Amino acid sequence: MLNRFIGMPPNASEHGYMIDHMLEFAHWFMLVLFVGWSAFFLFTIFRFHRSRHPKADYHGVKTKASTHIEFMVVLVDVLLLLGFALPLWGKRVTEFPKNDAVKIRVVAQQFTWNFHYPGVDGKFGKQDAAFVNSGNELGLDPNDPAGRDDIISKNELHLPFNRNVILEITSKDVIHSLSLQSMRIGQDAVPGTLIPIWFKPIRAGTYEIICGQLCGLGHYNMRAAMIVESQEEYDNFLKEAAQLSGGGAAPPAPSSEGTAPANPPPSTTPPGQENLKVPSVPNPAEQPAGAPMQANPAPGGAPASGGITPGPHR
Ligand SMILES: [Cu+2]
Repeated sequence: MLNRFIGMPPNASEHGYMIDHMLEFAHWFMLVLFVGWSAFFLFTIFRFHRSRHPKADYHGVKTKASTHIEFMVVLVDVLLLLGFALPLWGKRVTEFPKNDAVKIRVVAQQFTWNFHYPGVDGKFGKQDAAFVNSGNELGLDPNDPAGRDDIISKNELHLPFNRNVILEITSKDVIHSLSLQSMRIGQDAVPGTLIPIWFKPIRAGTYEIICGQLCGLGHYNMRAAMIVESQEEYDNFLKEAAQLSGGGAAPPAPSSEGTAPANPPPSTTPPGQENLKVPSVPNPAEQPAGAPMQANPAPGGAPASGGITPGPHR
């Protein structure tokens, strides 16, 4: 109730309700403390006014009441930290889903979010800073077959609901922060590292992705849309994106995603596809109008030379 009052967006992830419980409790606790200490403050102003208390008392309070109250407050704080916050955090960082998860890389840059899907082969192509150019912003190695079916989507993250999702987060320039409030999770994007987070979206819809770290002049505009949809819609999105990127041969939906039903032929507009055309927060500084998808690099492009590869892949 308090959470809604202070304007928190509704939760859309499996673990989020536990975080909401903790926040709700913490806020009620803070409210009680605020009311209690405010009342005490007003009481002292009244009780120890100069007219009622002309002479200073150099011994002060004799009772132990305030000590006990302080101790109780510390106790509740410790309970919140050790009983709720630490176990919740522990589950996020140690209990990663093993093999059924959807894996997507998130590459932040001033002031855009790039979402890198591994494509039908489920493998991310090799990347190298030496390959980075205006047509290949993530530096995919054109000679690596694993990268040919990769899909890069700008400012629009598609996820299937009721499946575990692992996002591997990094940055091309400065520190950004992927902030997914409706999923109750966030993670800094640090250049040179690839930091994974995981969650399970449980409600379809369009949610806001924002950058949670002041990262430069365009920070305010570093927003993206997260579209949580059914497996079928998600597969259609991947298929369409693969065709848009000129990959051509887009085989049927990946077999690893066994639950997916057969996709309709690519020439027709599948039902529900209209929903995908959600305004994806255009970024005038970075994004060419009407081109959310980026073509993969053509094979046999720039020569390979030494450069910095993305950080270790956990
Ligand atoms: Cu940013």
